[in-house]
Parts: sequence; C-alpha cells; structure tokens
Amino acid sequence: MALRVLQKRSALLAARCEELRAARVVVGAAIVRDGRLLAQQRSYPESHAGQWELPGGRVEPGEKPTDALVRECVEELGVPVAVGEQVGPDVPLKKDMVLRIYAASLVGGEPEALEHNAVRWLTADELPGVDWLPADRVLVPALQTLLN
Ligand code: 9L3
Ligand code: MG
Repeated sequence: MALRVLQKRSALLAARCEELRAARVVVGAAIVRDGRLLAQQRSYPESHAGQWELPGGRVEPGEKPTDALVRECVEELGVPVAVGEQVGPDVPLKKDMVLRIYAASLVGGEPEALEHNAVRWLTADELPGVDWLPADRVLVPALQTLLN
C-alpha cells in the first residue's frame, strides 16, 4: 500500500519535472524560402534592440515546443508555418533556459514584423556578417548547412 502511494507520488513528480523542463525551452524558427533564411530585428529589450534573431519565444507550461513555435510565428509574423526537424543543438541562454531551433516553411501568406523592427531574407553567405543575438550566432554554421 505504502509502496503504491510512493510510486504514485514519484510519477506525479516526474510529470511535474517534465513540465518544468519543457517550460524552460525557447523555440525559434529557421524559415527557409527560395534558399534564404528569414531573420527578424529585435526592438526590445533595449540591450537587444537592433540585433537579429530567428522568430520565436518561450514555450508555455504544458505546451508542446512545436505548437509554441507555430503560435509564436503567428504572433510575431502573422503567418502559420509547418515545423520540421531540429536544426543544430540546444543552445544555453541566460538562467536555465535553452534556445531550440526547428526548420520551418511558410504555409501561406507573407511574413510581417508585427512585434519587431524589421524582417529580412538572408543567403547562406550573408549569415556570418549579421549582428545576431549571441545564442543565434552559435547556430550560424548549422543554419548555413541547412541553406546549402
Ligand atoms: N531568444 C534568443 N534567440 C531567439 C529567440 C526567439 C529568443 N531566436 C532569447 C531572447 C529572450 C528569450 O530568448 O531573452 C525569450 O525570447 P522572447 O520571448 O523575448 O522572444
Ligand atoms: Mg519572441
């Protein structure tokens, strides 16, 4: 009897840990069209304003990372995307968060900078010269491989 209670508690704890782990992921989209990658320029916070990143944001508690990515692209770009494979490794962010990038393609519509300064489409050769956020810069080689 006591054993069963312990097993149940441990299962609940494991589920809660999984929830917390998922909540620490920030997802980003590597949207490719005609051999170019979509990047967006941040307008906030002030420390990041003017720097470039892949679209995305935090996974909410209980949300699947790939669902979060679709939601973020609608919020930030006004368009739905189809999500593919992860690109490169998880990259550590501040605190205990990680950035996880997925390949993506536009399902329809033209992306617009709804929450950012601008969007632009970059060729593989242009990627190293962009003023990326530090975590996104780590992924430049993996993104070049994706484009080539
Ligand atoms: N972040 C870094 N690179 C990215 C994204 C989408 C996000 N490509 C970092 C910036 C913030 C944090 O993750 O510190 C949460 O992102 P957001 O919710 O401000 O987009
Ligand atoms: Mg965001």
